[in-house]
Amino acid sequence: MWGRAAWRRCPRGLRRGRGALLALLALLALAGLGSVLRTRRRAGAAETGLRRTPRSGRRDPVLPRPPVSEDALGAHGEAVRLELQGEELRLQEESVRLHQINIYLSDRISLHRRLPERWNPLCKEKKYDYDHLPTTSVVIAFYNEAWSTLLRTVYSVLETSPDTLLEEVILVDDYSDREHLKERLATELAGLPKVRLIRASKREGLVRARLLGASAAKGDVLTFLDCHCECHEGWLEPLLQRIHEKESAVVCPVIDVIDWNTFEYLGNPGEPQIGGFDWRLVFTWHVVPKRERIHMRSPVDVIRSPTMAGGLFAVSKRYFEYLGSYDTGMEVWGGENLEFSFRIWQCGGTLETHPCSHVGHVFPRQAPYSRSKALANSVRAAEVWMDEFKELYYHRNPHARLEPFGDVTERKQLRAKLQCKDFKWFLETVYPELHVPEDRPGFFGMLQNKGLKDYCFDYNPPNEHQITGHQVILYHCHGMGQNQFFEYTSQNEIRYNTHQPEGCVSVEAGSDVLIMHLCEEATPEDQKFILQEDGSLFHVQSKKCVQAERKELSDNSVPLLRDCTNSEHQKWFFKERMD
Ligand code: UD2
Ligand code: MN
Repeated sequence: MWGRAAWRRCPRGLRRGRGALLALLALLALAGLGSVLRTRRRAGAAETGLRRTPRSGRRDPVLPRPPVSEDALGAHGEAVRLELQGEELRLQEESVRLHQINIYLSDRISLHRRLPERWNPLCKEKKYDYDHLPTTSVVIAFYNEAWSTLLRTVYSVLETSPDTLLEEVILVDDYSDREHLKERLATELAGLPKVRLIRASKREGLVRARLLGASAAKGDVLTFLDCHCECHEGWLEPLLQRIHEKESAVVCPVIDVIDWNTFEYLGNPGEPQIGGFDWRLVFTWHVVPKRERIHMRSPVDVIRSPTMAGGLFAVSKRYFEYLGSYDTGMEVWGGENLEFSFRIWQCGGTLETHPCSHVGHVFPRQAPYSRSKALANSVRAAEVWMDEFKELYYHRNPHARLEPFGDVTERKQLRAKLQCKDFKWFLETVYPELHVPEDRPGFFGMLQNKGLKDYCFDYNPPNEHQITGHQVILYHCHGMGQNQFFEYTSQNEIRYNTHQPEGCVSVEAGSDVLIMHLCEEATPEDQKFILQEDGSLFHVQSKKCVQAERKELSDNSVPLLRDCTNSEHQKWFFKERMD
């Protein structure tokens, strides 16, 4: 593969003359020493007597999992709902308010529970090359995390990771201010093998916090986890095996949902989903496309994914450094996952999900801390990696264009140095499923009415994952993109393409209201509108025109199909932004 060869061909500073040569020799010597040390340690671990340790010994976890009584709360990942009243109920509600996770319940569930097996049965037949797999440092950054979710993460890593493969667990405290994370945490962790605690001296945000951990890591592979996870039996081997086979592969486990309120484990044995994004640069999940299924050699082969959710992945430490680790100009939360995904692909690596590696993650009810920096982070990703396609993003988030995003010169230099491919290549090769909007000048933005001044097409999807089914309304034009962003395509569709999958305005037979349906490959008649020179919007199937009408006793107005007249209420025009 191009990327692999390229990054192998030019190890750090090889062409920088004698000094570099010496440095290289020193590096090789160090690497050699590293591998000797590793072999020794492994041999040491295996020497438990005169006879060789049976192979299964290699799989022994760092810590055995203590027995959990059958009737313990949520012992097997089932949903728990406590019947509470009075003070107890108040405490539970308070914990949810504080963490956006039901920590009152989490505190009552074992830190060592056994999750149900939900992986493909074929995973059990996989053989791993225990003698040759790289070791890993698990890096977990945390900010003000609750005690039980954090500790459960740590125990689950120690109780599911083979001792021979786990170098260490590095916890990075991103300048938390909660009392339980101070002395008490340090004391608790001091009693655990292989666990190290690093504290940031100011709030760094997850990118720099993870990098603090990475720079202290001694393992061959960095495995990042969030601080509210639960690893499954056998989660680690598939990740390390894949990186052993292909060092430029960045590999994600399947992320199983743990319910924030009941702690039910909602793993799915079926085919995992892969990552994408929409043109607001919001991460999205997708079913595996047919082209990828054909590429896979079996249902338990790795699945290539255009993007990653961000929190859970393994990467060779060497390759991570070669790729430029993370963009340290990113603050707090957000955007780094897409930035890293684009970078991996464009600079010659691959991003994959391994269906046999499962890790549970508690998705909180809503964000537990401010994420206002996410926008600037996304802009940095767009500026460095998306070339002219960043305009499609700005059209849909006009305010992003105004966001101060700092200096990205170094990141652009990195891109040049690594000779990374362009975004067009990424879209065509890695993510061909994503519809690339045309955004023809004068045909995208707010769709405004002439008669009902200041009223624009507006669509509020039922939820982030399902955009179809609701009626299109008219609302005061706000110029913020998002729900008022529409694109009129050369296929005569009015596309609502801020979200994925994309919606197209349509009209059901015999009806006069405009409703959102999924767009189709070839535009069906009911989704065809002709925007004429005079501004009238003609619906081809019904032969009627779209008219703005005020709704009685409501702030809303609606677009409806009516016989065509010359009324100003039937005249429409696109506007990119407010004056
Ligand atoms: C998802 C990712 C998360 C990250 C984020 C985008 C998963 C399961 N989670 O959101 O890892 O990629 O998208 O940025 O894919 N943290 C700090 N300092 C901070 C903020 C967060 O250390 O200033 C820690 C936090 O305690 C946690 C991790 O970073 O361990 C990720 O944060 P999150 O869990 O709030 O993000 P999440 O899961 O909503
Ligand atoms: Mn998380």
